[in-house]
Amino acid sequence: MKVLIVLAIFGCSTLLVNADQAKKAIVFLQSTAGVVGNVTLSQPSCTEPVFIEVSVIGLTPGKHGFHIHEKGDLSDGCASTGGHYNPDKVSHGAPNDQVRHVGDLGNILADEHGIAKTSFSDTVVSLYGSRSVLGRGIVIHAEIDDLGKTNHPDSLKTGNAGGRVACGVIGVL
Ligand SMILES: [Cu+2]
Ligand SMILES: [Zn+2]
Repeated sequence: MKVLIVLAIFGCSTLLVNADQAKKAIVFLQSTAGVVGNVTLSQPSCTEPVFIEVSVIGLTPGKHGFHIHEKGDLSDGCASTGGHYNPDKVSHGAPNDQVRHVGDLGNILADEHGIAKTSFSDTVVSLYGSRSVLGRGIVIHAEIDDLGKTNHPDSLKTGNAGGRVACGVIGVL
């Protein structure tokens, strides 16, 4: 219900957008840590979930925090993408939590060869309206995102996911 209200307020209306026009985006990842890959986002209309596909190689095996950050600014590498995209100014959380940053997409899992290939849907991230993530950044972290569930002082801010090993800008496809 909360999501529906938010969508109504922030522009998911046939008065404001063409609900039949699917939007697609691509992220070409850049890295100084040998990570190579891309992420695509697609959303058939503003009332439907966004579908996210991740294809990455060169990671260390295990889970890596995976977020949409506020800025699509790579002028200082991944460091200049700002914090997690968080227009509601709430605490960090898991993708399925009621309270989470819009950008909180949890973790991606790299296999023993450092390959992460996955896809999932998200109902909070949108490619439409004033809360669109188009032009913002995607960041893959060195460590696991604790999803706001530990006692670490950064848990409810960043998930304590460590350094930034790859990033890119969410561009119109
Ligand atoms: Cu992040
Ligand atoms: Zn977050």
